[in-house]
Amino acid sequence: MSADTYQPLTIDSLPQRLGALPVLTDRLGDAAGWRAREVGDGNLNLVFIVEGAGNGAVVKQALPYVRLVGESWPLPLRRSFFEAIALDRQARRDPGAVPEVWHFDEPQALIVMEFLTPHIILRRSLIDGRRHEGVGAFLGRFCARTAFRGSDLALPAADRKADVALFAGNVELCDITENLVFTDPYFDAKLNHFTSALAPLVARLRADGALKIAAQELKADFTSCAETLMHGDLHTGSVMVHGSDAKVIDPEFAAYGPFGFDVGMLISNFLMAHLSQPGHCNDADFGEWLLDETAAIWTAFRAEFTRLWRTERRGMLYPDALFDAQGDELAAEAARLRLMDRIRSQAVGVCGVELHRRIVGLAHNADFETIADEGTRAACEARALELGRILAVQRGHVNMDDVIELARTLNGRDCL
Ligand code: SR1
Ligand code: MG
Repeated sequence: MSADTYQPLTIDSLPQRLGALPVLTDRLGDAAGWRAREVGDGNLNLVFIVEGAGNGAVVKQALPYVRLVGESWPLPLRRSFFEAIALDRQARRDPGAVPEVWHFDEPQALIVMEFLTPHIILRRSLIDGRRHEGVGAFLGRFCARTAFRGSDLALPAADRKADVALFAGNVELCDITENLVFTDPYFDAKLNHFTSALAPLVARLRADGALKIAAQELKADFTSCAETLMHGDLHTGSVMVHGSDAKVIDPEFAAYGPFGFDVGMLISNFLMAHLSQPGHCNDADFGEWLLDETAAIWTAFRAEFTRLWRTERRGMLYPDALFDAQGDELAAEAARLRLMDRIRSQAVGVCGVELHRRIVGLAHNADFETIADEGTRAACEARALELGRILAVQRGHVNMDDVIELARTLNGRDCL
């Protein structure tokens, strides 16, 4: 496909428009034998699965607007460029953790990539009560490797500065996060919606000065603390799983931001899986398994970040010359512990506001949305709102064991 004028694909036009791409014909055979279906269920893009000759590929194409809302909310196609570049960075920083990209067409805003099959979206699988052993540790390592290896702890300063400048162009996607995650839940924003029984709790959130300050402090970190290349939207809908195999997808929100953002958002979404359990299979053992995996995210993150700190710290931050080379290993350890504390505090705070925005903001999570009984849904969501408030406001004083214990305790409580 060489046309420079953007046009969205359809299942009928796809074989003809992509049928000359060797990356596809080599794998799927002649386009005449392809079958295409559109499977996009996210908030933004078209996603096609194309199959032929026993093989498949995924074709993801950006739409020039927010699919969830419609054409009234335009969104630049160049997010597809940032996604393709981020996938490349992530593949180098954590090999095997993301799908292989086979082709990127910038004018058409489309990425052709590996078809993960029979993988499904992790969120869907957790709602159905399936266990994926080791998924928490895998994701914790992914967050640590991408965070560490994308930062001044590891990269040559000039490379990182060039990358910061490049990703600074992902303005509109950052704007979505700045509004939807850190701001809109705390006032009567136009597109907010929530289960009606939550109205008194929502009023309380909006009147909570300490919470609003916390959310804005976290937002300031998000916008101004360009520590590493974040995935930017790492929730359980951005992970595909089959058994114990997992891959991270969809980094179109990639931007430079704080070390703790991805890991905090991820932990939040695992906690939502746990807190929505009473509306699904409601199996206490499965609920505990979810908490174990949540804890494993942080344990693996901390262990892997520590390993990289000790073995790959070749960037301009905390240089060896100041510490180990002078025999001052103790100071290096102290520095690492202080940094881990700061990352933990960021992550706990992001976890808190993410809990809120998925319940009272625009973009809700299927974990709660698929609970048909409104009373049960409201009871689950109320617990998540309460947890979110504690985490955001007290983020500096809460460790990850506390987070898990708070979630477990709240899950048996009436917060409505
Ligand atoms: C308008 S986009 C809404 C949400 O969908 C994406 O997955 C991000 O989470 C974003 O905040
Ligand atoms: Mg997405």
